[in-house]
Amino acid sequence: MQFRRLPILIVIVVVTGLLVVAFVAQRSQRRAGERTYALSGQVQSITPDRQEAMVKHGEIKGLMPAMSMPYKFKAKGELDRLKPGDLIDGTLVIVSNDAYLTDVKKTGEAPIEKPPAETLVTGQTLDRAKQLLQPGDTIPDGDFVDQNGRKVTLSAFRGSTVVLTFIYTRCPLPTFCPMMDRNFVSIQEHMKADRALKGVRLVTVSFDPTRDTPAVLRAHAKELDANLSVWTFLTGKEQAVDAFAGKFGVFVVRNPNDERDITHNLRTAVIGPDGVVKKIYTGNEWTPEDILMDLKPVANAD
Ligand SMILES: [Cu+2]
Repeated sequence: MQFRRLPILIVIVVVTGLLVVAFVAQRSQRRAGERTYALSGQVQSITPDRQEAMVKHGEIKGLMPAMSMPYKFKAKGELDRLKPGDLIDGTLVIVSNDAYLTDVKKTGEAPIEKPPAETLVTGQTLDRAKQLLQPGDTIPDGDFVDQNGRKVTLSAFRGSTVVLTFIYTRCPLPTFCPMMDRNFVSIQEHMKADRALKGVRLVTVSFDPTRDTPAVLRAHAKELDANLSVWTFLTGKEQAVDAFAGKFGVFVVRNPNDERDITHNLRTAVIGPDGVVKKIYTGNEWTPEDILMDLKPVANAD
């Protein structure tokens, strides 16, 4: 009896083992090039129409320090169940050009400590809002150095239509600063092919001047295959950069205890050859095609 049961037991153990191996392999395979990270945090605010929540989270080992960022949810149902203040556990998935939260579960609730950066922008006082540039306003000159360490002000671009955006080169999320870079690469491609866009200039301003030195920006430009005769990268003194970026509605919150920790939003502006704001885009919803549409009439007018 004992000896007859043994083979059956071995078969059960082997089959169970194989099933576990197959399950683990399937779980970790997902899509090629996909990286997953465990994320624990607190929901600060929710933007249902973009299927996004601002989440204040702890350090994500190997990816980014503690910060507040808007995250897309893969499943609408998971987001619909949440409200500001909820504590959550979930998985952050990063694919080459995308990032989203999945397997999100509520673990508790807590009072929200301080409003995140994006709320400071939308919920700002009227005084602050009045200082923001609007279409029709002339942009300030600013005080910058370019990727070659040369002093530059924005008046150097008078006579050219300018597309201006703000980034920092170490931004960990593909849907944030790297998306601005990708969109500019795409606009640069169109500029090569379309003579009507000959007079257009691209300007990328870094709001992380401590790390984004001219040399770092030069390397970044090379990585993007940026043509420096049409695309300029700017950095400068932190105060000067913040004052300039703030006029466009860019708010940057730097953690004094960890210089890698930068909470920020995004703004991209189209500026006429006279230095007057034509349009300011919020966040990462705009496409290169949107900007190309803006550029056509402007470029044709001169
Ligand atoms: Cu970023």
